[in-house]
Amino acid sequence: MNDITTIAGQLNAQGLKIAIVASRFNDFIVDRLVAGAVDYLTRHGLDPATLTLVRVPGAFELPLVCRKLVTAHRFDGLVALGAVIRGATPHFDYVCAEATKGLAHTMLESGTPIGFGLLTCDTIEQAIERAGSKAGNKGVEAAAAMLETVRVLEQL
Ligand code: INI
Repeated sequence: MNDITTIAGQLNAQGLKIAIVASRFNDFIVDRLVAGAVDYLTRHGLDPATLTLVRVPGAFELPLVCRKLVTAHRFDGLVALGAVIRGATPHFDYVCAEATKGLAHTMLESGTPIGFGLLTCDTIEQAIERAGSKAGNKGVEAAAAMLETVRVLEQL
């Protein structure tokens, strides 16, 4: 491993301008994801003055608002946070598919990393497990992935 060129991102958020985009739907879960992402980023050197939190109605609106933020406001990275929980109809599948596709498309189109912190769960229990209990906090993971990707892109 010593003789290969390795490019890896440092987990240092100093000097970055970051936005968290979070849905209001299922806010009792999403607020835990937001808290995790904010805690992670500020503990990794982000100045809170350069961190913006944008609220959107639901997961379906995440891609559009992320797109506007990266085109109009030149953020270094975004963290998209939400929670879609399966109900009695196929609505869940449409919201998950469009939010996921839209975020991936926005990231590729803009070249700006977007941490994907959208929970897609069959039950409320699964969502609680991923919002700061036994399966960790997916808001933290999304923030960490975004930060690492920002720092990798800078070197390419
Ligand atoms: N939005 C969510 O973020 N989570 C959900 O679980 C959800 N369900 O189940 O309906 C949801 N729906 C709203 C959707 O994201 C849009 O906000 C709405 O359809 C208006 O465009």
